[in-house]
Amino acid sequence: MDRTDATEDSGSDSPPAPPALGIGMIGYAFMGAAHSQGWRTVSRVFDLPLRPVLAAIAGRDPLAVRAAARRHGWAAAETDWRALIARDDVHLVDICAPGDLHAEIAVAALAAGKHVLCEKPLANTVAEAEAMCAAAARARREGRIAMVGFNYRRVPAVAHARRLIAEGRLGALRHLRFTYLQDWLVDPGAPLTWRLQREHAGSGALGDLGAHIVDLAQYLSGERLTGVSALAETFVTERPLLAAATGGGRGIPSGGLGPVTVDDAALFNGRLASGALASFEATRMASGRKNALRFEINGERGSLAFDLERLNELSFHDHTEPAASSGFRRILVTEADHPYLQAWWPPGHALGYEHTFTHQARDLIEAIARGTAPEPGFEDGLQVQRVLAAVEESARGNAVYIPVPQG
Ligand code: SOE
Repeated sequence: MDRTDATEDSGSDSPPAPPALGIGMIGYAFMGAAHSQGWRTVSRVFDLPLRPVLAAIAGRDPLAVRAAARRHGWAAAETDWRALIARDDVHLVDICAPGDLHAEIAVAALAAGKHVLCEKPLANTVAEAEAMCAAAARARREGRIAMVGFNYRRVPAVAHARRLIAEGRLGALRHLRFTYLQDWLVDPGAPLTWRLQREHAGSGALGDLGAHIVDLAQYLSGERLTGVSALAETFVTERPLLAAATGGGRGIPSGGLGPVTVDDAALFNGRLASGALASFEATRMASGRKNALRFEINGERGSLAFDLERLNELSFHDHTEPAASSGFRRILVTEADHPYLQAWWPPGHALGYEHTFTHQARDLIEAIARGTAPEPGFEDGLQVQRVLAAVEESARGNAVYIPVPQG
C-alpha cells in the first residue's frame, strides 16, 4: 500500500513533505467539481513526488466562484482567468471551461510558464487544436507538460484492457464496437445550454461523448483511425432559451426558443491502421441510458467487453481455450496488481467514476516530476479532433440516398 494518512505527516521525525505544485482551475461546474475531487484526494492515496495545493479557482460570477472555492477546497477565487494564470502560486492550470475558451487559455498558460491540463475535447476545431499543440511543443522544450483530460483511460478495468491487448491476449484485432449513450436531451424542454451551441461547444454528442470513445479506441488498440464514414442528426432543432444560467444545465427560462446548432447523435464507422473495423455511436437521446459507455473488442485470439455503468468489471473471452469450456468470464478488476489499485482498498472493494480524476492527477504529477511526455498529450487530443472533423465532413456530404419507389 502506498496510501498515506494525514496523521503521518504530523510527527516531528516524519520525512519532509514533497515540494508543492500549485494548481489553478478555471471553471467550477460538473467537470470542475470532478477535477477538484481528484486534486484533493490524490496525495492522500498515492505517494507522490510533488504535493498538489489547490491554490485558486476562477469563474466569471464572483459569488458563485467564491461558493465553489469554499465547497471544493480552493484557497482563493478569481473572476478573471488571466489573473489566475498570472499568480505566482499557480504552477499548473486546469481548464474546465467551455470548449471555446480552451485554446486561448491553454496557449496563454503555456506561454506564462505553466503546466496545463485541458478537459476534452481538446478544442472546438482542428486549427485551434493545432495551435495548442504548437504551444505545447514549445513549452515542452522548457520542461512544461500539457495533458488532455480523457479520464476514462484511468478506469482500472480500461487500463487493464489495454494491458491485455498490448500483451497480445486478443491477437490481431478485427472489430472494435463502441457506444456512448446518455439521455439528458430526450426532453424537448431541456434548455439551450452552451453544450447545444456550436460557437461554444464545437459539436454536440460527437465532441462531448464521441471524443471519449474515439480516444479509447485509439488508446486500447494502440492504433490510429485512418478513415470514417458517418451520419449525424439533430432531432430537436429548437429549445428553450435561458435568461440566466444557474449551472449544471439549469437556469431561468426567458420564455423564447433558440436554435440547436450541434448534433444530438452521431454514428460512424472507421478503419484502424491495421485494417481492423470500428463502429461508434454517440447520443444524448438514448432514453433510459444515463452514462452507458460500452465497448466490445474482438481479436483473433479473444475478446474483451466493458460497460462504464459496471466499471469494476471486464469481460474476457479467451478463444484459444477449448470451445466446450470457453466463453466470456468476468474479471473483477479490484486486485492489487490491477492498474492503480495497489493504492486503494482490498480486493472486491469497488471504485467509482470519481477515482478516474484522482488517477488522472496522479499520472500528470508523475509526468511533471519525471519530465516525461504525458499520456494523453495534446497531440493525442489533436488526433481525436481530426477524427471528429472527418466525422462531421462525412456526415455532411457522403450519404448515398436510396430512391423512394414511386406510385
Ligand atoms: C456530459 O455529457 C458529460 O459530462 C461529458 O461532458 C463528460 O465528458 C462525460 O464523462 C460525462 O458526461
